Amino acid sequence: MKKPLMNIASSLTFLALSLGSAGAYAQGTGTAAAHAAAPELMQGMAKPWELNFQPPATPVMERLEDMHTFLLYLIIAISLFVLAVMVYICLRFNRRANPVPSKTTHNITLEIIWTTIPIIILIAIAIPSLRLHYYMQRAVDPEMTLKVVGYQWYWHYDYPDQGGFGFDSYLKKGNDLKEGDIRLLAVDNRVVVPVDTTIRVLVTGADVIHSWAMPAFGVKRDGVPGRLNETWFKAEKLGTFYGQCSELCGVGHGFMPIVIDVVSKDDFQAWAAKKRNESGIAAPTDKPATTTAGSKKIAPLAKPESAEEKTPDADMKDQKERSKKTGEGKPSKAAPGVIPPEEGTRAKGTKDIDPTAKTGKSEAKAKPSKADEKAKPTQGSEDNQ
Ligand SMILES: [Cu+2]
Repeated sequence: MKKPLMNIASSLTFLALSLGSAGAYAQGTGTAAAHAAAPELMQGMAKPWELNFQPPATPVMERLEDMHTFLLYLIIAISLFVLAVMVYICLRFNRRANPVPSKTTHNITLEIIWTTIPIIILIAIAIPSLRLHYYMQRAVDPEMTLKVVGYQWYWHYDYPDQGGFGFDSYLKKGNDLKEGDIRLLAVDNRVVVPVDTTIRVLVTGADVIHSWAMPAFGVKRDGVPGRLNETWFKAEKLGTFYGQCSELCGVGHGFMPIVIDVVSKDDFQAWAAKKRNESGIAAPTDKPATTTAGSKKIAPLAKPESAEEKTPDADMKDQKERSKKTGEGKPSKAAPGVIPPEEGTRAKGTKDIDPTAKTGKSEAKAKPSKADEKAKPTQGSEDNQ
């Protein structure tokens, strides 16, 4: 009995350790100094003596935090169980309490249990984990695109959907710092994005590998030279959020922070207009044609679709009306494909009506199936006659 219990204990300890490492994710950054901001606005950054993650500002980060909490409780439960088993073994099976040990070597039931339970646990982790992974992977209907390029050692941002202006974002150094700026986290040009907007982020690197990471958004994507990586976020809280490059990229790696201002949609439009003026770009109307492959293209498409839906309905009505008018001339509808052979036998008024049915068919795409359906029974009835 001693050996099996030791085995189950060690295997569970290993499981607990591996789960512990799986739970680690983009932790907040350490350099935190004075932080004075407007009271309502969220200040997305690490704070002194803070435990756990920064408060989430996007649905992705909320889910990441939930996943983390789930794993944490699981790990605690497993660790406590293993601890209890080990304490029990130490007390119950030590030399004094158990002078004559059992010679048991195998216990099939126990072996099945300690194999299947970890499998069940791992599956219980894998399912929500993979689900979240795919959720994070790609934006479903991005409303705008933000392009991020990592340089040694600063970031460059482009707004292709707002006219295509772009700017560099450098760390603010010593003398440039103003009151309220956070040392080593403040930048000269902040990224500005609208709140409650799904934003696709395209990340690449111009020289070496960088990583664009924003802890409160649950975003961390490598910028690899010659490669375009994609991620997304939808900020649901107004405020200023701080992140840093998270891939060792050289001597200035620690000095290329990321600052995002999440503002209202109106403020964002005003800011974008201002940026366009500064860069001499006047192209708000060019938007859909150039780079927007997202929802803005989908919106205009929706109308023609609905219009198309109306026309078949209208055609159907026309068809019904026609059939009412023709009334007795049911067989006529069956005609198009079938008539020629019958022409010889029956030359009613069918021939006159057929052409109209044909043209109607060619006009309305939705028709043919119905016409064919009707064709069969009528044909059958004719045959019966
Ligand atoms: Cu870096």
